[in-house]
Amino acid sequence: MHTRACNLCEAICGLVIEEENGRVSSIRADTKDPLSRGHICPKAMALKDIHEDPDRLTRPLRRTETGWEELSWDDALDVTAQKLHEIASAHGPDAVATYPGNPNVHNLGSMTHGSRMLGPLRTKNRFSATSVDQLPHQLLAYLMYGHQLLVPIPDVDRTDYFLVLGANPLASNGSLMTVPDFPGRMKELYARGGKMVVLDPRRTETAKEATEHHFIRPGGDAAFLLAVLSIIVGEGLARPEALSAMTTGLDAALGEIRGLPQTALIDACGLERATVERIARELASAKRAAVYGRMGVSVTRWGTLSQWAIQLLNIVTGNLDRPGGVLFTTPAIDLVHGPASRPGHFGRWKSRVRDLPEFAGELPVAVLAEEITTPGDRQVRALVTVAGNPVLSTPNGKNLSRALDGLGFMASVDFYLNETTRHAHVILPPTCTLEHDHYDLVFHVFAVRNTARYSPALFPRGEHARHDFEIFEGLGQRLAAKMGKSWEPFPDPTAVVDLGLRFGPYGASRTDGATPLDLESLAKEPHGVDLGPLMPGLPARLFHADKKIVAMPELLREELGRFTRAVTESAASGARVTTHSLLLIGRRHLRSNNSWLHNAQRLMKGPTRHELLMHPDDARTHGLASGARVRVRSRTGDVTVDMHTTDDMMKGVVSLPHGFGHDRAGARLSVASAYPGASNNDLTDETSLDVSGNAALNGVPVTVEPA
Ligand SMILES: Nc1nc2c(c(=O)[nH]1)N[C@H]1C(S)=C(S)[C@@H](COP(=O)(O)OP(=O)(O)OC[C@H]3O[C@@H](n4cnc5c(=O)[nH]c(N)nc54)[C@H](O)[C@@H]3O)O[C@H]1N2
Ligand SMILES: Nc1nc2c(c(=O)[nH]1)N[C@H]1C(S)=C(S)[C@@H](COP(=O)(O)OP(=O)(O)OC[C@H]3O[C@@H](n4cnc5c(=O)[nH]c(N)nc54)[C@H](O)[C@@H]3O)O[C@H]1N2
Ligand code: SF4
Ligand SMILES: [Mo]
Repeated sequence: MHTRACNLCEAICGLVIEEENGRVSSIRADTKDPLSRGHICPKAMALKDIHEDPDRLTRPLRRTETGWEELSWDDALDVTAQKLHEIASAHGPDAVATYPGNPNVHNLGSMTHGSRMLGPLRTKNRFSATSVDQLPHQLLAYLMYGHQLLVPIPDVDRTDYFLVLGANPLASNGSLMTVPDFPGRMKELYARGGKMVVLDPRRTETAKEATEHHFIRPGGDAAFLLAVLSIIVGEGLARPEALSAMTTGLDAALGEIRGLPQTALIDACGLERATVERIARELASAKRAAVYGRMGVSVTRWGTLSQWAIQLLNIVTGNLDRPGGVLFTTPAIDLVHGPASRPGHFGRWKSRVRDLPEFAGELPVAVLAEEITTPGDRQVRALVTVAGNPVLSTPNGKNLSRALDGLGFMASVDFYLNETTRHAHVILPPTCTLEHDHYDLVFHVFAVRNTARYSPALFPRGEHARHDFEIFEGLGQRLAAKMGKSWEPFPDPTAVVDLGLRFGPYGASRTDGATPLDLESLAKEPHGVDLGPLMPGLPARLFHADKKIVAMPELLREELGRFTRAVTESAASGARVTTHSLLLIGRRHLRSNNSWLHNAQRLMKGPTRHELLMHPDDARTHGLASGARVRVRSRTGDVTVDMHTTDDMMKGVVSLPHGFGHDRAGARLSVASAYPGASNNDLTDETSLDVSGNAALNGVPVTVEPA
């Protein structure tokens, strides 16, 4: 029997895996895991499917005139380093770009060693999935609390009132809120008399289980949240209590809130005034409440402003840093106060073509294609992707796909030949999860309870296999040698975990009498260890030198001004979406994970899950019947998909999941290509961004017509 934490999504569920002769015979829930408490989802079995997938690459590949050709690791790394070095020498280091995707943050070695791969190059053209995801959260955490990872987490296990906007934890299992067993935790919330209120343009799985659900117009969250703030402040219900003393700029923020055009805000969000008022009053009077918003809030034009309003709501209701409210975690490996701390920075440099600011060393991925195609100094001519599929994941993916064909060189560290990696000249396939050790460096930082768990590898790696971190080391070391730079050795990932645990809050300095955590003591706990509920930690946990929260960052004051003007202007002009223009939003399903679990037959079978959802009334006005094949068109392009009607959709809104579009020539995905679907990101717009640089992937204006 082998136990480990699942690393496929943010929920990090404990698993019990049985193995026979090098093959997985069963995967079930670990009932003794203190965080997941016996929760598991259908995706866990995909760990077996990936491991045994005949399409999974195990040897490096090079693209030739006649097709893909295997080559040795030494040759593959030599060729890659040589090409990158040539391009960087001829055109400067910024000619080499990099895009690490989402699975990097779920992979121990990628977290410890990822930055070493292109370290010697020091390119400023670094991109990642952050800017199609959680950038607003990180930017605000940096501006308000002083560190990009100081994100307050809803204390769902103790709250009485949980207000959820644009998140579907029953399908996603939580995000920036690692919350395995969300169904069980909701039952407990209701059993203690609590409420969950969900705002979403689709009546989602979560909405159906909520105490109440309200449709909200896509992009309407900023208006709703600011209206709620305005009511709470206007009616004298604000009670920030102890937080006032550790906050700067709160009076300025409240002053701005008092000046907001409340009626125009309520009109803009599409909810009834009475409902908004009731929610405001219930939230303000709840003993313990938490406001939380995720993809449907963050990944919109006003994502950062909306997330700021959420922070402010939690502050003015006195729920920040309070049990049952939202709190900072105290993980066993402390990425905030530990030696590897990277608080962040904003706007130190700008993208070359569109002049957009970096955050924490990364530029918005929405500018990647134009940086490749626009000639000039610092033009991107080479790209290295690592565990990413930006052709399906980033706005105007088709445009990016064309741009990739113009690169002088591209390498991908990935074990699938997919929509993105098919453009590479060299593919460097790493081992998969069951072949390497795991400790979740990232998601314990966002978990609703403090726990720690170490998982050793289940299977020895294949004879020719290399771990991600070894590929990074191999490339980095070769680049350093070519550039005449020194190369400092670095401890391997598991040794980094040991150091992190020893120097962490439950390590050698632990004073509660329990066994200090290090790799050896944690490895003896096959189900992980419980470190208790979230604990208040202000002001000590703040990273700003004066130990104060910045309630009204300048960037947000300006953004609030822009938003208020936009709302007032559209109220004055009576502007509304016309009946035939629809807004497109995304969707996630329990049996799918972004773009890359679609090669597991076990997850794909059954009814398709990639159709366009539309309200029956909208279908009628468009002359369409459920099941029709439709063409969806936006500014950037069009896709053809099947449409299903459902009154779970808000009128005027259509929903299509991202991560599909597996019909591209040259990919090697035998199961996925049988369920191609269409890519949502062939419709999203690379020019539509939030102030942080995050792409606005939700709320895209589209038209729908019979195909
Ligand atoms: N099964 C599964 N689990 C996953 C993933 C997966 O692909 N599949 N992906 C993982 C990743 S990388 C992430 S980041 C998380 C995301 O986790 P979540 O954010 O919980 O997941 P989504 O399903 O994207 O939820 C976004 C919700 O916002 C709604 N929405 C869209 N536009 C708006 C709007 O303007 N306002 C409001 N209020 N709502 C809106 C959508 O209808 C949707 O229900 O999930 C993680 N977990
Ligand atoms: N329209 C729209 N677009 C979205 C979203 C949305 O809600 N709507 N969600 C966005 C979000 S939240 C995210 S996180 C992004 C995800 O965007 P990406 O990170 O770009 O894409 P993934 O689908 O996660 O692709 C993961 C890739 O990593 C590979 N891989 C998996 N595990 C490993 C590993 O251990 N090592 C290596 N080297 N490779 C591995 C897979 O084969 C696959 O090629 O998509 C974003 N795009
Ligand atoms: S919810 Fe996420 S972590 Fe848990 S079993 Fe499913 S994929 Fe794995
Ligand atoms: Mo994500």
